[in-house]
Amino acid sequence: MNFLRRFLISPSLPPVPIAAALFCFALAWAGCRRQDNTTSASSPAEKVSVALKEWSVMPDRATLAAGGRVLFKAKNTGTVAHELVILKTDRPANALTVKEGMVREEAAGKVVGEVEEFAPGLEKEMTLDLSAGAYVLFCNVLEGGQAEGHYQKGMRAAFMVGPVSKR
Ligand SMILES: [Cu+2]
Repeated sequence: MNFLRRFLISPSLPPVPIAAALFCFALAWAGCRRQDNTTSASSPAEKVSVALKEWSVMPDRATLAAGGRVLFKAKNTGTVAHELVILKTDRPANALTVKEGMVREEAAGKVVGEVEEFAPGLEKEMTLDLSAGAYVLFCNVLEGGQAEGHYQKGMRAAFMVGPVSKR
């Protein structure tokens, strides 16, 4: 709103049309806000906490009733760095394409969100707009010198988002 305030106090601009325009703008803005509040379109409707450790990915819920904005809270409860990749795919969680210890993300489905590798004890948040469908949550970290990555060791979980309610 800073730019509005600058307009209001600017002496070089004709005050009446500006004020009228601002009034209209304010009305429209208030209208939008009210709409948002009733439909909850602008804030995450759902929260999903995901615990990451050796060797599991454990969301506190495996399904959502409908698509929409979802707040993911990823917590590293393990002892090494992990990440959280959210992949939209129809494949089972344990059947993603793997090459040289890592999931080939682009071959396995569509990545819709990712919390990059983070340290044990930390918690990271990410808000996504999820459409209905099947997802796999996994960790795609491959530690140096290892033949198998965290995904292959078990860091994966299926996640399902139900049909979007009719509009
Ligand atoms: Cu991991």
